[in-house]
Amino acid sequence: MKKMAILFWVCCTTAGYAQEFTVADPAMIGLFPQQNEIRNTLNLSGIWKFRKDSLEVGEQDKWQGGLQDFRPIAVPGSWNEQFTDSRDYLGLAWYETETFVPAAWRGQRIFLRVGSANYAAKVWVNGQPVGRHEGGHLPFAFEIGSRVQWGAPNRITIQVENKLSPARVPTGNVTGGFFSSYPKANYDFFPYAGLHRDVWLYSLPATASIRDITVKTGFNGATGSIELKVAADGAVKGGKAVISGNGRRFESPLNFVNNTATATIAIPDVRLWSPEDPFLYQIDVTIGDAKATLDHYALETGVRTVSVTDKELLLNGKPIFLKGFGKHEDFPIFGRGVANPVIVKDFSLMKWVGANSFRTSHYPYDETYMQMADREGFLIIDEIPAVGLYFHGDASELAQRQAMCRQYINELINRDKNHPSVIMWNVANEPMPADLNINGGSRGREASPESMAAFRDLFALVKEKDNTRLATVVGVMGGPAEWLGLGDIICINRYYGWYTHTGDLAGGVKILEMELDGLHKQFNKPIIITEFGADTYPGMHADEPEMYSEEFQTQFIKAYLDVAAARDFVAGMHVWAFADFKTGQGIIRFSGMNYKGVFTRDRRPKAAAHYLRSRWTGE
Ligand code: BDP
Repeated sequence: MKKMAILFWVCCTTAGYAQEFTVADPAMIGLFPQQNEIRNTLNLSGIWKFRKDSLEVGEQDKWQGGLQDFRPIAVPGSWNEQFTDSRDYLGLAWYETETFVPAAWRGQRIFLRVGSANYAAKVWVNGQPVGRHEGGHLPFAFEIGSRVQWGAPNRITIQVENKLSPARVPTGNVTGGFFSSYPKANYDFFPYAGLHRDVWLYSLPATASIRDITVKTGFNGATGSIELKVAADGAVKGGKAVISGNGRRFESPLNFVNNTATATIAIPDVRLWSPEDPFLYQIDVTIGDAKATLDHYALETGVRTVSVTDKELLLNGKPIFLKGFGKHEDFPIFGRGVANPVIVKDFSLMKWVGANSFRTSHYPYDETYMQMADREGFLIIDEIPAVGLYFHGDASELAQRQAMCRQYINELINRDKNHPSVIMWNVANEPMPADLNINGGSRGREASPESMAAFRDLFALVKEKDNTRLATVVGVMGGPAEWLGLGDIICINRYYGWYTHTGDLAGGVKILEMELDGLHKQFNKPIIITEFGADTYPGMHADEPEMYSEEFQTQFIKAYLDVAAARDFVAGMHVWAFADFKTGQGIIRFSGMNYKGVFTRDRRPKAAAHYLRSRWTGE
């Protein structure tokens, strides 16, 4: 009897407790917070209070009521880099800050938006539970108006947890994983933890507001078209969309039915967006009528199309070859925390070297990257954090990973759908078959039915959400070819001459040629090599190219580029990696670093960067 009563109490309290934290709604992250004549924003970045909770007692001891024994921490930033005792700490930790909500926001709807909390987060405002979110690298937002105190400081508490687990995406603590390192991430980059991006407060008008805008663009001859879908909250009947740019202005009314309005606007003599001319039109969406504007949101868009033939990637109907890199969000001391000067520097170095594209390996990047790419004319392969994915083993973990991948796709496309720079969605980097044998090449290896079903499901979701861009999966050396065939374009990472045919570049090149020709024959789709490269210790030289020397890296890159140049179905080459980056500790990662960057971690060029510049720019 007593046992029953206890069980009843536990169930009730667990259920009641779970209800208090709203699960973040991916529909709320479509529009980045914006300051204008109606909307307000307040960036809460700065020095916050921080405390580790290795015994996991914080919640029960009510740390949400005010953090004691804290130390200062910078937000954004990874906690692993800011102290002398926390590099490998991956458990629970608490963040707290205080802010007044500006008096002028009274009467408006108030939201809190966290740019990225790696990996799981719970949020309280003034000690009251607000919401929770799982998954790093993507934003989440909660409406917090009912918790706000006016004319007094408001305490914002965020609990972040970053345990490595096989049920999560990306996976960790996997037995027998390929990248065995410490901490035990199942991938080749450091599992940085914490609040990695800005935390914002923002306000929306209470009567009616714009919830989301979806832009699709196209053209026919000299006439462009911008198709808009606007979703609104509250009592809204009408509004308008104004498109301006290139000295022209186009306007269309918006008529809302069930809080949704659509419009297609023609742009005569359209100026198309491309890397050579990344021209952006401004779209101003307003709701209300002639007497009163209820809400306003402005965004930039480029008119362009993306498609493929059996051999080529087409931008605006014309072949384009991707030259660029796989990157990381990684810098000393910042860890994975967003660092605007590094973003600006990276774009200037990518331009200097003659690149026109990059992949957001191995997770979505901060929104600033996406805005910069729109403005600077870079093409992006936008990737969810599905690295190290596998389909064998525990079925319930597999189901959890699949659900997480679906959530990431939902969130990523909601967040990035309006960026002209994004040309492709990538649903996974190097998923691993149970029987990976990197020496075997990819042909002939069979994909399990579970894995095929999982990928079909992810590709269907991508297409349902966005049929204007390409979808792909980036394949591992030795992985099954069938996975690759599911995408619109084949993307593969190859390291013949490094991980196989070690040191024997000529031997590696031969198998690369054979595999490329075979893959194209099998699928009749263009191929991008999304990774190829060699670890290189800066300042290491050899007269005859030898592994780890700058000469070897240059030769390696040159050999791969030559193979690609001889094949009209290769549509792009992304060197791995843009810059050296931090990994866990392991026997193939000297000093916990991957040295395949053509720039050092602090962005100094190795010889390969100069080589790429001369090859890609002709200078
Ligand atoms: C691939 C991964 C990438 C690694 C790279 C390497 O996609 O994350 O950093 O190879 O080994 O396996 O350098």
